[in-house]
Amino acid sequence: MSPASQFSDPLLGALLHARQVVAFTGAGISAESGVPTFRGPGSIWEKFKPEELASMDAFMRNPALVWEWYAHRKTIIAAVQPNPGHVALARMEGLFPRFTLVTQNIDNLHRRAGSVRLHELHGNIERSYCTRCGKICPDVVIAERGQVPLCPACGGIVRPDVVWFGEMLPEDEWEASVTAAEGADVFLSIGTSAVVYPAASLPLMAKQRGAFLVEVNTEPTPMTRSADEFLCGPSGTILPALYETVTGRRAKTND
Ligand code: BJW
Repeated sequence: MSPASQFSDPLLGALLHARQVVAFTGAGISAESGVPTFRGPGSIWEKFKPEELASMDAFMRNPALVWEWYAHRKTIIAAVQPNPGHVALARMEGLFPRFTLVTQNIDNLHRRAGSVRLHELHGNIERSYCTRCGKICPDVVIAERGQVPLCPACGGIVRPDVVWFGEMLPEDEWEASVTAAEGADVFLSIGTSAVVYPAASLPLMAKQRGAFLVEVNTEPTPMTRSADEFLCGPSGTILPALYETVTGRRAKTND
């Protein structure tokens, strides 16, 4: 099958006429870079229960264990590269009058791929802050197992700048994402299981306001039945093909 033939006319029509496009990503987009997803086979949660690690209660109970988990993930993320899916999304910024990328990922791979109009809903693993005085501690290194980083200013316990269960999302990032979703002509939901709220409500907000809703995933999710188009397969293959197809159609129209 040629790349163009896997995309329906309604999808290509919607993209060719779209003024505002939103892409919303989850852990699946980074899977092909070698970053484990959260749920399903080979995931992080297979080995650890989320409530044991991704909550403030868990951190207060055992900060060394939670830091060990983040240190392990920092090592993985530092060693991997953005994949063609990340790169295709970065290129899409130049393809539409307004293109906004909203990610649940904390791995910084979108920025490394060149995305600029980016909202990070669940924080960024490269930043940390003091739980006592709030000071940002940019370059925390866990040199040995069991170590808990302390704030250089006040001696308080430092934590990763990520959003755990029961915590609010960063207000400015969330509000900008809702505004983008509500104004989207096309909304692409990519590599997310769509089970963690409030982020998972964005695709449906967009659809309710009239967006053409596209899902890219290797398997169906609770969102699939609401999607106008389900593109089943790896995002590292589908997104570059979609970018090339839209670019090619645009060039033909301008001939
Ligand atoms: C591919 C692929 C390839 C693979 N190509 N695809 C009941 C109802 C509604 C809400 C709640 C509820 N009970 C509790 C809540 C609230 C809770 C929640 O949603 N829980 C649900 C689990 C039920 N939410 C919260 O607590 C949020 N805050 C909040 O609600 O604040 C208000 C509040 C305040 C006070 C009290 C109560 C409420 C915060 C949520 C924070 C989530 N944090 C995490 C950790 C971040 C830090 C870290 O990374 O360590 O965020 S959890 C984890 O899940 C992470 C992810 O961003 C998030 C979503 O996961 P994602 O990205 O979808 O990954 P996966 O693994 O689930 O899916 C990967 C997908 O990719 C799969 O579908 C694959 O098929 C696919 N795939 N390879 C394409 N190559």
